[in-house]
Parts: sequence; structure tokens; C-alpha cells
Amino acid sequence: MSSRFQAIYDIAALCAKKGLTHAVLCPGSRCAPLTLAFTRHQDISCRTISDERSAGFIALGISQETRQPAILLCTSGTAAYNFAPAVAEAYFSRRPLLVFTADRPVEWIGQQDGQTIYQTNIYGNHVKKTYQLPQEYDHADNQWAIIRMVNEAINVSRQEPPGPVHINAPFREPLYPKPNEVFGFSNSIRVTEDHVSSFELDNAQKIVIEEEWRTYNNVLLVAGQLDADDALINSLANFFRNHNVPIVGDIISNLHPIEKVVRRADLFLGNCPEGILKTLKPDLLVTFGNSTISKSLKLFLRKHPPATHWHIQPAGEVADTFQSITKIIRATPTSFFVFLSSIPRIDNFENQKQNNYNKLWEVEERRANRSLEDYFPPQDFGELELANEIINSLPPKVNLHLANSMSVRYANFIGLKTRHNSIRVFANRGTSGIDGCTSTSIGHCFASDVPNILITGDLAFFYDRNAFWHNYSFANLRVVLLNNHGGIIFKMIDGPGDAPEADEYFITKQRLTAKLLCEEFGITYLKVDHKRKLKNLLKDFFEFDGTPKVLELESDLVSNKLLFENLKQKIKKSYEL
Ligand SMILES: Cc1ncc(C[n+]2csc(CCOP(=O)(O)OP(=O)(O)O)c2C)c(N)n1
Repeated sequence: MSSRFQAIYDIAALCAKKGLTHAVLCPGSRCAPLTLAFTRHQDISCRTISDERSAGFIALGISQETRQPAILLCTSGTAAYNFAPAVAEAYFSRRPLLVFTADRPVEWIGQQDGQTIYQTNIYGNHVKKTYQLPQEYDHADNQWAIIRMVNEAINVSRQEPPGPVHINAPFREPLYPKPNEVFGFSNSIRVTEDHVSSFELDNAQKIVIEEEWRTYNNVLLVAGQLDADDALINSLANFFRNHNVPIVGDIISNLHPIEKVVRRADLFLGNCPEGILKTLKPDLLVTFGNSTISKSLKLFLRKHPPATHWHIQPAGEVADTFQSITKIIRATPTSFFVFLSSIPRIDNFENQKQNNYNKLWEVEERRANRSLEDYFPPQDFGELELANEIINSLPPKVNLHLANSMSVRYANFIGLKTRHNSIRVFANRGTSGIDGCTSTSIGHCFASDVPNILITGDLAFFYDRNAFWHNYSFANLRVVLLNNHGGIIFKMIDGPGDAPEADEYFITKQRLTAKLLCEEFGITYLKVDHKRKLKNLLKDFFEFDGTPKVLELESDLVSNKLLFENLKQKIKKSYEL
């Protein structure tokens, strides 16, 4: 006897045929038909995660690692709402996710039947598209509709810009197969392929761009968050052979393998005199990638807007972060820079002007580099210095994960070097939440054997402790915990730090350390208690010996703030010399 859920079971086979390999499943009964379908399909690797909020971010991490939609499934009711933070992050950071929520049949919604909420369109604007599957399967049209919708959902999730899609699936009881039922997948499941455009510039666009490009001297490139991408790195390297223009790239731009990237803009733009900022103003600003970390960069460009601003983005809504976009170029950054590389360099007066502007940025970058060199005072040890030591001791091929909020900023001040060319940087900067940073790193651990190093603050770390609450190995995870017993960001930024309510309502002081948590979850616990011991500790920490490890630095808010403020003062002073 075959199952009335055959079309539902076939969803798993369709996902596998379309190249989806990982599913994160959350417990419940209503989702049983899909749970069984995914777990019984040999090409889909399944894991069960009890906390849906963590599950969502784990799926996001898998999606970041594999660059394919990760499957996410939960039961009906509030479970579905707990996916929302990860879905929103996936939406704004443009990561593909295929989110299934099981539901009761529509006639039972709002009838106090338990575990029932309004699930259609539950993620609102934070998904690219939402689907409601049929709840009866007898008619052939319903079976066709299920396969059509899932095909379309996967295609939409992958289409540029990628993002989450939601499929709400109402199931009528009985939900489990009868003992005499034959379980299997249909032989012929229709796959609808979607051949995507390559987003190359056409000839007419090339002519206009070349003509306009030649009219600008002070050209500044700014890269937002990007995936590590060899093709883009190569196209930029070629471009810089012909064109001497500055490029600013935060640590999350993953452009660190390129020698000439300005890495310390966040340090110097916030601390240099207005007169210098004026000279750094571009005539033409070219941006690509998602968000930038640096607030100083945003303020600088908003105050000194370029006359012309091209934003390179193949498709989708464009964010006008710097309030100056004048042209959107619908191409991939790689194809855009391949084309620009082919425009010959003209050795003339104009070119000299371009070189001069480039030099201005080089001078400021070098000044910030010098300020950081030998900066750390021998008697103190704080978070910025530990971030520096960690980044400079990273093994050659790792994923570096940066939690919100000071962790990603510290790492950005330090920056990666060109020799770190096999290190990929990840951070949840779509919505900059502190809620799923650890879970996202765990998702990477599940999807590959590459070591994952997470630098995080204590609130983000303890908030997301259920990242560890499952039975799967994450031996390739290393967590650097900067425990200042509160949210130091609120001490660093102007405003909340001085208010009488600061400790309780903004910094939210907390007393936990990671020791007991590590015992509970079988994680090796290392504690930095003295700078002198750091070298040996780091040797232990970076040894991949089959257990996950946490390295904790307990330090206080005041000394960390001072360490940071003194660096800013040092940079400011360098302009007085
Ligand atoms: C889900 C969520 N809630 C609240 C915030 C606001 N917020 C931003 S940073 C921060 C404090 C983070 O503290 P911690 O993780 O210890 O990092 P630190 O500031 O010390 O670097 C908070 C509460 C947020 N970004 N995300």
C-alpha cells in the first residue's frame, strides 16, 4: 500500500535532485511527513536541533558554507516564529534558505486546537516568496502543485540576490505511516531548472561606462560585505595593474588578499582632521557588496558626498547607504572589473592626478598602521590585543567568524593581511543581531571540516548557548570569548556610557563565565589569565585534536575602553607632529 503523503515525501527527492544536501530539522509531530521524507533520503544529511532559534542560524551557517539553500523544518505553532531572526538575517545578508513550517489544516486555525498560530506569510517581508501547499493530495493537480511550488521555491531562493523562501505545509492526521505502508520516493519527479543570467555588461553599457570613467580623477572604490571569491580577487588584481585608484575594504569584504586594500579606514577616518577628510573626498565613488562595518566611513561619505556614485549589483533592491547613488550598474563586480581592466591606462596629466589621490589614501593607511605598531602597552592586556594576537596566529586555512558587536570591530581595526589569503571571513551583518553568531559558526562546522574560529563577546555567547545543545560533533570549532561581563559597545559609543542607567539597562552587566557551560557541553576550556602564558595557550587552542575549545579572556570594561581610547588618541596625535 502506498502513502497518501507520496507527493510530500517526493519533496525530499526533489530537493536532493536540485542539489540540496543539508537539512536542519526541529522536533514535533505535525512535521512528521516531511521529517521522515528528509531523514529517509540517503542524499540529504539531516540533523535535529531542539531550539528553533539556533536551528535557524545553524541552517544559515550551512548556507554560508555551501552557498546552497539549506533546508529548515519545524512543527506548527510558535516554533515557526523562532526561525524569524535567522530568516531576517538570511534575507538581508542574501543567503538562500528553504524554510518549511508544518501547519494544521486551514479549518483548524484559530479553533484552540493547540500549537496553532497564523502561519501564512509569517515572515512578512523577510522572505523572497511564501507558498501555501495544498492540504489534500488526492487530485493529480494537487500533486502537480506541490512539486511545482517546491521547484519554484528553490529557484527563487537561488536567484540573484539569493534569500530565504517559506513553504507552509498543512498536514491532516494521521501523520505517521501505517505498518503496512510502503515508504519510498517516486521514480519520475519533475525538475524545473532555472538557467540564470551571467550578469555581464552589454556593449552599449560598456561604451557609456568607458566614456564616463575617463572623466574622473578622484575615484574611490568601496567594497561592502562579500564572500571570499578568487575570480573577483583576480579581476581586481588585473584592474589595479592599469588603474591606480584606492579601494577601501572592511575585514568582511574578504578582499584582504589584495595588497593595496585600505584596511584601516575605520581607524583613521574617525580620528583625522577635517582638512584631510576634504582631500579624501572622491569625485566618483564605486561601491559593490553588501553592508560596511565602519561608521566613520559612512559619516565621511555622507558629509563629503561624491558628485557621482556607481553601485555595482547584479539584481535586487539597492541600499543607498551613503546617500549618493547616481547610477546602478546591473553586473557582477567581477565582470565589471574585468571590463574596467581592459580600458587602457592613459599616461598623461589626468593619470597623474589619479595617482596623487591614491597616494593620499596610502598615506593615511600607513599612518594608522604605524599607530598600531608597538601600540600595546606591556603592563596591560585587553580585548583588542587578544584579537590582534589571535588574528596574527590564525592557521592558514580557516573560517574566521566575527560576532556582533565589538568583536567584528576589533577584528576590523586589526585587519587581515595578504598572507591570510586562504582565510574566509563571516559575520551576520545583514541585521547585526547578537542572537545567532555561535549557531551560525556551528552550521559551518556541520557542513565542512574547515576549522572555524569565532571571536565573540559574552552577551552574544551566552545568549546563543543552545548552539551547543545537540548531539553532533563540532570539534572544528574554536571560540575566543571576550568576556567583559556586559555589552562593552555601549561603553564605547557616545551616549549610553555616561548615563546613570548605563550598567543596568544598556551594558547589562552579567556575571557568567564559560567554565560551567564548557563542562556541560564537553568543550575544552582555556582561560587567558596572563599575557605571558598566551603563546602556549594559543598553541593548545589551535591544536585540532578532536574537541571543541573555548578560550576565555575575562577583563573589565574600563581598561578595554581605555586601551581603545588611547589608540584613538595616538592616531589623533600623529596629525599634530
Ligand atoms: C538580538 C539582539 N538584541 C540586542 C542587540 C543590541 N546589541 C548590540 S551589541 C549588544 C551587546 C553585545 O554584548 P557582547 O556580546 O558582550 O559584546 P561586546 O559589546 O562586549 O563586544 C547588544 C545588546 C542586538 N544587536 N541583537
